[in-house]
Amino acid sequence: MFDAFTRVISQADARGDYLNQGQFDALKNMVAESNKRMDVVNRITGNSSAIVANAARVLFSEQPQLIAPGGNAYTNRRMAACLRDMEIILRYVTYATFSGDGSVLEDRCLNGLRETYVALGVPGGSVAEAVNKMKAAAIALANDKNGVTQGDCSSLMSEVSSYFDRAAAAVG
Ligand code: PEB
Repeated sequence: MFDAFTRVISQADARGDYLNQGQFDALKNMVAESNKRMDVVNRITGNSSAIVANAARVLFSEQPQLIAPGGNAYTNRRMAACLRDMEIILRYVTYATFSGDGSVLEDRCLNGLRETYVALGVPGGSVAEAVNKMKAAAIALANDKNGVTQGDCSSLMSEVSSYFDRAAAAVG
């Protein structure tokens, strides 16, 4: 598991060399912009229940077969497992965002997830759709310019989007 710093150090160490200027500048920029990152993590974390519940509600209204008898989210036990899975994925997206590196998400959440879903009969495409809905809500929230210092958040938003995209691609 890497963060943006340990990843660069591991790359430099593999070359047996000091950090190069490009690596140094990238990390320096990340530190300078870190308030944006913290704000985004705080906003997503603080609204995680609503992000999950709203995404699930829309998913089940679009794909009602999931909650009909025989559906994979039918019965409260499976519904609870489904909401929990969404919460887990969102939580790992916040970890990746905080650390500026997707490896925690890949190693601890997505690795083997597709195989688990295949084995359980959980429809991966539907999970991917749930992830996409969480992404839309999280980005809208994270990119809301109300009440914060104005600035360019485009690269951070595309980074956060990419973590959701990796999660959706891993199961879809
Ligand atoms: C992954 N999900 C489920 C299980 C596991 C995971 C390991 C089996 C064990 C259990 O039921 O608890 N666990 C989860 C995860 C990590 C982890 C992401 C990462 C660290 O440790 N069903 C649907 C929806 C979807 C869904 C499309 C969006 O119809 C999810 C939610 N996951 C779902 C369901 C089950 C499940 C288990 C319904 C229960 C399946 C079953 O028992 O039949």
